[in-house]
Amino acid sequence: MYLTNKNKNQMKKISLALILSACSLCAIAQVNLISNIDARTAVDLNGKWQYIVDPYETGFYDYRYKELKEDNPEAYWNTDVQQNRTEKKEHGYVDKYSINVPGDWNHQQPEFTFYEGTIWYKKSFDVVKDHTGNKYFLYFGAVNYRADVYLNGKKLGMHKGGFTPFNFEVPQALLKEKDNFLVVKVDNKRHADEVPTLNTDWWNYGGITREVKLVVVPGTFIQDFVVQLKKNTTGKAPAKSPEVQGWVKLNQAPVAGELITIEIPELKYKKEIKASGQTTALNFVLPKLQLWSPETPKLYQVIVRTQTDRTEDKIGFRTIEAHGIQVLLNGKPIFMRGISIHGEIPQEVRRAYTQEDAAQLLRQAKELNCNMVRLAHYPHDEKITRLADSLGVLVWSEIPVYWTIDFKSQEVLDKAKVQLEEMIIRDHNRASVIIWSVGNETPVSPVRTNFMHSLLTRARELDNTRMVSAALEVNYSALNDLNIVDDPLGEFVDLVAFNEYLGWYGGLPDKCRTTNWDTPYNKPLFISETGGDGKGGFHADSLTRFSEEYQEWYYKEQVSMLKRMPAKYVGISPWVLNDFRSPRRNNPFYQEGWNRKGMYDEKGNKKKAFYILKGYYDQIQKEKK
Ligand code: GCB
Repeated sequence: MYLTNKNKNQMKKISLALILSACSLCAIAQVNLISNIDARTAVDLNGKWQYIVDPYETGFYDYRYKELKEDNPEAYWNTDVQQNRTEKKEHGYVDKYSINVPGDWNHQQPEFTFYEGTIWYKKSFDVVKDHTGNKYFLYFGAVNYRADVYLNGKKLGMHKGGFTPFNFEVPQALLKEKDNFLVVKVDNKRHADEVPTLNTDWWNYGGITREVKLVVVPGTFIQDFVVQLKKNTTGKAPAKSPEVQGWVKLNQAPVAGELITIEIPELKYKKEIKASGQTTALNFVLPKLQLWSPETPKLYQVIVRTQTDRTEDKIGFRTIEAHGIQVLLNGKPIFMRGISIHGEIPQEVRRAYTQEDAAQLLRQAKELNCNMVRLAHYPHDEKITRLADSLGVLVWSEIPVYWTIDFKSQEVLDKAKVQLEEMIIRDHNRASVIIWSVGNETPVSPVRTNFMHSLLTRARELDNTRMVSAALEVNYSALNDLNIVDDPLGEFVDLVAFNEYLGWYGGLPDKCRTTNWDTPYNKPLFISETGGDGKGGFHADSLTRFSEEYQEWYYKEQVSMLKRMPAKYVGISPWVLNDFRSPRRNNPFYQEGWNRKGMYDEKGNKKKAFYILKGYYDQIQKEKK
């Protein structure tokens, strides 16, 4: 989260004080994000918003390209403009120009399909203000990429990062009972020093892509909490009465004698703990319970209370660890029958954001007989990780450190860390999430390895109960009969994961017959991607690239190769569930803007390769039983 200039000096002093008082609980987030947001009382700000398309950012810069100041009537956030008290008449918000929130702008108007730039969003809303000392926060599920937020002519803050939530406090005095004038400048331009950077293999959907709400909380409230089973390192199943380790973080220091209560009604469990500061560590033993697993995705209602606040969540309890060359879930080895997924609904050429969208994507994965999904290449909507919890689907969650990020820049590292933190805070109570990934196919160099190592360290500081990983790259020009995944980053991950496209980007699929894989690291080995293109409905012989038959052959050869994988092979998440939009895929016959590596085509039809992968998964499931 980034702050306005005004707040910066003030914050510098505060953060210095915070650093000096270096807290013992390193799991405490630095980002003031409120977690478990659905449990909060809120004014729903979704629906129609008025907009102004502003490719030259005229509402942000004056004609000398200087940033407009807060009292400038030309700025698009200024209510004066709306009321026509300015002499300039070139702009204004009207119903005729309205757009849906949440939702990317690209799919909502044909002229926005390729738009990358600024659009101003405006919403008026009323609120019944109480006078009890409650606090108000504007909460955004995600805005791609940069959001500048203004309420009633005042800037609340700015946020960068297109796939993670953020919130800004709204001072009581600024909030009106009627006609609040909320403006968000959304800018999805790509930049070399952002995360992701200029180059990606997915569509840069812009807009307010996830939900917006005005959240009301008590003056002192539960900002975030973790109630998870303690990290297991024994290689054994957790004890019958397992140990919980976590913490409860308030927004500010509690009053003297504040009590925190944790209650799990179904287990008839209640624990009162004296608050020990803004963050209170939790450590207690639960009664016998049913562990969460893909077969039994049991969730318990967990209530967290203070004297002034109450929140509740549904939480599954399980342990996950990389132990030797295995991945153990509740102490038992698991094999991940995965699939990589983009957060996109191809049938409607748009970002996924509804409950039905999440249900579609996980239903498709389940039809393939998956027990795991890799949510690539950025944090997906919270609805999908929550649904994965209730359906028993394991999740790999990732930040968009993709390809050629500016690894030498400390600023870029800080931006990546903010996104990592926001991803982890949002989902650290999700049983389904077992892997935090810090990036994808980053080219090996000492500076990149330091960058990625620093992210892995940060992920572990924020959450030591899950595995950390990154999708590594293999060098195709150097492919041999035995390929060793020896990226130096392998030393720092729990799960060595790599992408391989043998038979698509390197040779023909029959190259798989003589190729084997291994890693020098004594760790579990996972294939985070493999795949080839096949255009749905395009049939030819298996040597014809882009035909369903070629893709089918590719998967047949891959599956035979996978049967020769070493014992440390613990799973795979092929690329990819659905065909997806990409500006890099412009073959006028086969691609037309689509990456065609989906198991399903863009209309939702299963391709021939689907059945090969499903057959492999069915067989593995039978063998592992
Ligand atoms: C990869 C990338 C993925 C691409 C895919 C492809 O290695 O990780 O984002 O879409 O290959 O289709 O080339």
